Amino acid sequence: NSTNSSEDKELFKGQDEEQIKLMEENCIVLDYDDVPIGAGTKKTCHLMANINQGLLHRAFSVFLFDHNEKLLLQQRADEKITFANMWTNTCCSHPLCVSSELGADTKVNEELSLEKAVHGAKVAAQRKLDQELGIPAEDIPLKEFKFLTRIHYMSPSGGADSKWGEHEIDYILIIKADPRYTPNPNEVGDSKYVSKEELKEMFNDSSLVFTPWFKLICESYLFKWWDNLDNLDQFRNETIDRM
Ligand code: DMA
Ligand code: MN
Repeated sequence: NSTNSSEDKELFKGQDEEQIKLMEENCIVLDYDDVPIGAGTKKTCHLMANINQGLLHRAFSVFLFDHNEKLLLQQRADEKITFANMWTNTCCSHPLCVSSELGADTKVNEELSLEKAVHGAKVAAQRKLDQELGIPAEDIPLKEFKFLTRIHYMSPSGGADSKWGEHEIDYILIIKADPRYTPNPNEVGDSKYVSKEELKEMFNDSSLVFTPWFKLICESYLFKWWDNLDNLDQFRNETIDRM
């Protein structure tokens, strides 16, 4: 699975070196019930050839709201191998297959595997909010993240004939904060805080493209959550939403 084989040369032709390197990260491979069954590289987990065989991995999606209840959006960088240039929620990525991000080393609610997995997803979210948006961990303490639900979905990246795609159980994390931030241009092309009305205007602008998971979450959940940012506990769901 080295990224230097001739097969990989073809697969990653024209792609960004930094993003190619990140394809070696180890994601958490899951069974249908979100139980970790092994590690798989980011490359392996995102090839439609494997996804079509049922390969599923763990992910998280952060929605960060400021004191005015505006949502921080990002436009994925042109360098991204999957879903490049699309507008999406604050930050998405994958907990890595290491004990801290599996939640295996957490002492809270030792008997509940969901609690552990949620903790691992928060650790991963803090890591990626720094790497993608330059948000210091101290501005987004782990205890400020609220876990709402898990969404199981599948989507090719750019058309049905795409080599790449997603097939994830996605942990939804919401945080209210006003962090310092400095986007990393290799990850983020543009970013902005939007109100509900401003987001709806963006949806009406046909020149803007949105990630499939962000659209799905907007259609089914986001505005309900947004109307209740101080009362999110009612949305906490222990079952997996299959989309
Ligand atoms: C993957 O996000 C996660 C979801 C929920 C789609 P991503 O492609 O932004 O991951 P990364 O930032 O690690 O490339
Ligand atoms: Mn993924």
